Amino acid sequence: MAALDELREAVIDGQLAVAVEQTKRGLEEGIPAQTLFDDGLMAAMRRVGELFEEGEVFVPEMLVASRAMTAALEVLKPELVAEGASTSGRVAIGTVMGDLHDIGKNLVAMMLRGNGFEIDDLGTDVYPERFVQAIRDGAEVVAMSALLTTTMTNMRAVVEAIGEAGLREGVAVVIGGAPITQTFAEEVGADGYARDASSAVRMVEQVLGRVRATNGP
Ligand code: B1M
Repeated sequence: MAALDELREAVIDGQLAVAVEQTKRGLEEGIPAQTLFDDGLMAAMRRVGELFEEGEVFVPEMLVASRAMTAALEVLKPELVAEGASTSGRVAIGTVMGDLHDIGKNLVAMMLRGNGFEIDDLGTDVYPERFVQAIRDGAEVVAMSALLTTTMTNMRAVVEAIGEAGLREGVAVVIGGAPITQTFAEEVGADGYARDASSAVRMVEQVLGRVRATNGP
């Protein structure tokens, strides 16, 4: 079986060692890292999500699949991220209150770090006050992730808390995650929405310009 098919199956089955092995094999065979990510890892997680909806797999299986994906992602990391040298801004990133999904958030953090940003990773289940504190600690951009339709609404609470603290003008807020859309970003008062990790880097670069213009030198 081809490396890409084996990789997908290994992630779906939660076989961490096989997923790592097939990722390495794919790279050795010249499959681009982005293809291994998109058509291997992401495709596998989409399938796991479908199987979960169909009642074919349960939370423990989703968890082992996510561990296999994370391990395979480590192999792809140097290929996906061209390490940048200088610090180009400080970003606080976290998955919102009530939400424990962190693979997408970690990926966005990894890409930002690789592009020279200083990252304050707040983790998962992050309460609004914690995002506010991160701005007081020097974050110029707040990046939020949500994977659940029940938790995405907590992004609004973060934007409001930042406003109530009188910090909204000096910070940019960008959001993402599977259920998020541009329309939703506008509804909650975020400055931008990014659909994946690469566009998150471009989005952060873009909004930083506005923050710097507001905050001055
Ligand atoms: Co969960 N889960 N899960 N889960 N889980 C989903 C999200 C779900 C869609 C599955 C399904 O039913 N099809 C569903 C949500 C349904 C809904 O809300 N409508 C769901 C559910 C229901 C649940 C539980 C409620 C299940 C239960 O307990 N009954 C529970 C909730 C726990 C909680 O958070 N409170 C739960 C738990 C879990 C696990 C813990 C088992 C595990 C997460 C492990 C972990 O993250 N460490 C898990 C997993 C693995 C998934 C699926 C299968 C995969 C998610 C993933 O990692 N994708 C997921 C189904 C799916 O998404 N297809 C599902 C890969 C990741 C790289 O993609 O996170 O989308 P993603 O990130 C992308 C973009 O979205 C974007 O960039 C990334 C790269 O392209 N992005 C950003 C993400 N964040 C960004 C931030 C930005 C910018 C871009 O900032 C600027």
